[in-house]
Amino acid sequence: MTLPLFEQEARLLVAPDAWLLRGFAARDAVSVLAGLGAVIAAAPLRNMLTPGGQRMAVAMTNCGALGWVSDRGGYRYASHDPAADLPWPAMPAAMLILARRAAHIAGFPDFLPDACLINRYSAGDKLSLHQDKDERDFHQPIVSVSLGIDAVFLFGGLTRQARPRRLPLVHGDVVVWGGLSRLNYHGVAAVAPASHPLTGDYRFNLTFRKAG
Ligand code: MD6
Ligand code: FE
Repeated sequence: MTLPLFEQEARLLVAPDAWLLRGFAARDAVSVLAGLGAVIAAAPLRNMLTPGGQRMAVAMTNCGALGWVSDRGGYRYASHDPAADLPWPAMPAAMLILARRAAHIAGFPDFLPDACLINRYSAGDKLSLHQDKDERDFHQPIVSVSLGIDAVFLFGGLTRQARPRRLPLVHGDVVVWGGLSRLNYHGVAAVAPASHPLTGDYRFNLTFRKAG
């Protein structure tokens, strides 16, 4: 039997132990976005300050036992939302299951994320090249889910000098990186103005991690 096109999924090896799972989250997008709406209602998106005191363009919040925060004190994971002094909302089941399935397909069957950072990009927003190194165990991968309008993910190497690959990401794409690529530099190019039926003028990125 030939599968309909929308059931064929592409897995692209981007770098050692780094995979782009094309459209992997597309079928679950409505339930994931419903969970996301509940999280944002309890822990509103906000523009955090960089350690240098600059307001970040990308609006962020978190769910799960730990949340990634940035302020004048630096970057870290925290169990409480500093804006409300409340624990971060629990990670919705649809999000947790999606992240675990994606990690499994990419070769990380034991991934159990305790943190999900939610990023909301408007047109023009970008994220500079950086490494994710605030987590305790670099044997655990990162799972990054893209929803809404398109973006170009920049996936570099282990040094800032390595020229990054430019990976166009559309609604439903998932990138998983771990193992030999866990500390690779990555970022997001300036997002072009667009609109998506499920998210309006925004791109949402969900980044799942085992932080603690
Ligand atoms: C993205 N975000 O939004 C990728 N990393 O597509 C990140 O890589 C990221 O937003 C560390 C801390 C915050 C982030
Ligand atoms: Fe990152």
